[in-house]
Amino acid sequence: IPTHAQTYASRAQKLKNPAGKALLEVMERKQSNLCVSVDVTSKKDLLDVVKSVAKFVCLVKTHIDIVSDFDQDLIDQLVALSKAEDFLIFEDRKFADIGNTVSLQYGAGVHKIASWAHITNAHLVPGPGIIDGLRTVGEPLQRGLLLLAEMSSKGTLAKGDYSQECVKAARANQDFVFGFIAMHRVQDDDLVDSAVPVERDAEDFLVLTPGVGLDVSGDAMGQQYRTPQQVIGESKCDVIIVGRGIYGALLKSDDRASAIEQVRKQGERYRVAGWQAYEQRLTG
Ligand code: S5P
Repeated sequence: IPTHAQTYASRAQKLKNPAGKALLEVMERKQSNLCVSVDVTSKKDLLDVVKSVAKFVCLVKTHIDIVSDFDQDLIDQLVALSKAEDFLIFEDRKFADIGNTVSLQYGAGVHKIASWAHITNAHLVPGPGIIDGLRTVGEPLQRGLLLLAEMSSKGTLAKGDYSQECVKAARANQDFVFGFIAMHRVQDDDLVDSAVPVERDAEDFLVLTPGVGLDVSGDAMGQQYRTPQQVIGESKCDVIIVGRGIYGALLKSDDRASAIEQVRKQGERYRVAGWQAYEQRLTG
């Protein structure tokens, strides 16, 4: 059976990274392949959005450096919610420096990302040393890394050979790298070439995909949206990442209570859409 037709639960056994395994297990438990991207700039908004969609998501993605009133209490509350509501935390830091520098950015500073984020991500632009640097901090804490093999934005340079270099680097670091940010199953691209190595059966990587929206096709700054069906069904990705499609009402409305209710409803809507696309994919 091709990997994309296997259940999330069965795939958990093949992943070598503990955070990746844990993510698949949550997905199965909560019947959710939805990651909410909470790109809001206040602590209150961030926690309110997380609370309202918590039961629908497997993963909460943060850009912690955009929170103007960041403090350790925000992290304490977020971590408590992740335990109580059963989701993992993904800090979308997009590391992009030499190994030594990223190890400091990951472990230290104001945010101490590695101490609370189960998952983070990196560009491979600096070369594989970036993985080594992040691993020194993340592996003892059982963290997991995603490589940005592709991006959702117009004109992205992350494509073709660059994406395949990300796949190679992931294969060489399966203990720590458990998947990709990508728009399709980049790890299958070389399957069209004749000789498929036997070890392929023993590996698995998750594809987490942003640029997902049911109501609009893009924004004014190059973002491009596809539907959960296109992403999970046609492109065989594993997790949909949804930001403004879920929390958007909070930015528009003066009526806080009704905005929060809108956010909850959108969370539910995207969970159902993502899960239905997955179930259809399993049955072919
Ligand atoms: O290629 C990418 C990679 C990422 S991680 N395109 C993206 O949009 N993202 C992130 O996903 C982006 O930083 C933002 O946090 C989220 C998309 O947000 P939305 O509001 O457009 O759904």
